Amino acid sequence: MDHSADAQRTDLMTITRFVLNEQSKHPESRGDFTILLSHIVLGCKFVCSAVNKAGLAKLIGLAGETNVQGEEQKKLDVLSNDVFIKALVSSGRTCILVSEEDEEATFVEPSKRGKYIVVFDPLDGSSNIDCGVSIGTIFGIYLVKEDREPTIEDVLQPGKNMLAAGYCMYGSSCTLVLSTGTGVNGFTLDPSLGEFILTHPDIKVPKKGKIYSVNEGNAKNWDGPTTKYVENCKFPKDGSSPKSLRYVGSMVADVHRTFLYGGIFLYPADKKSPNGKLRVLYEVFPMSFLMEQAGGQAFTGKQRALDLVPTKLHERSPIFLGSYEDVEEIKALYAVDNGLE
Ligand code: AFP
Repeated sequence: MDHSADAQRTDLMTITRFVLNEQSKHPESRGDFTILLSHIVLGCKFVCSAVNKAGLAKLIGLAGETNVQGEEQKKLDVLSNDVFIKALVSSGRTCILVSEEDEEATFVEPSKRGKYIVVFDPLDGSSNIDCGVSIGTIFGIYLVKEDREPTIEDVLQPGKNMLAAGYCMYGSSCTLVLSTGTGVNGFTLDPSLGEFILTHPDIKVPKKGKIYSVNEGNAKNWDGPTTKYVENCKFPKDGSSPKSLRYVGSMVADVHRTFLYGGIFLYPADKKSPNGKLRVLYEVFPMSFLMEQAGGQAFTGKQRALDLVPTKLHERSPIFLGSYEDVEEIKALYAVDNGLE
């Protein structure tokens, strides 16, 4: 009998146990972060269950404008947003919430206020919902600077000030990837237990990859360095094999694959969108934070992504992130273009 394999199967490292272990390394900690995280996890479980039922609900006629009770049906992204806002406010640990779904930030009322700021996209990749392709939730967490009335300035901080970041991917399995600033760990939801179990400890992105991931439909509007980089991926001049192209169109899915297989994810600026498409606070920053923690890099075309200082809530930025050496190559092309070399 293989006792060690058995011990592994029976000694389950849930995400709560994992974060409590981390917490015990900081004797001054009062468990606020653990409580906040358990509310985020609850939101992810809810969205996972709603996403799984989305196809079924459509099939049996629950979706659409009204449900069987004649009530208006909420779209999945609006529903997910409501669930996350309520879970985060009720945690009693947050003071400001910034969601992709809401124009303005939510300031939590003083009686329910805590010290954390959460920036999030409750359901990213929503154009993929109706065809059942992987989508996800992305989140980043800041600590409010001082014990005073929080203001919008507290949110407009560079990504390097984030305390933690993560995403949950609703795919063939439900996977939550988290970093609290000491590496990256992945947890998979065991539906029979209703618990996220550590399945991908200490994720490290390969130093160099064989995949590039970009919406090539925008190629006619790209700038010189992006065009040259993608050309090199397809027709390498150093005798190496061409890279494969993979593009889901859900950032969570494309970046998750990049973590596990290596390579590069690009959403560059183009003539039509000079700042790219992706949002700084709740797409670019959390993914860049995770990528650096996994040993990769994240670059905007001008600077390290995490050094960027946003000036408004829904600001956008071009982004190139992934394996260390692959991002080095695009950085070199931009350095030449910017006259730095
Ligand atoms: P949607 O939520 O509108 O589907 O956008 C998803 C997203 O923000 C991000 O998850 C993708 O990486 C990116 O946009 C895809 O954009 P394109 O459709 O322009 O390639």
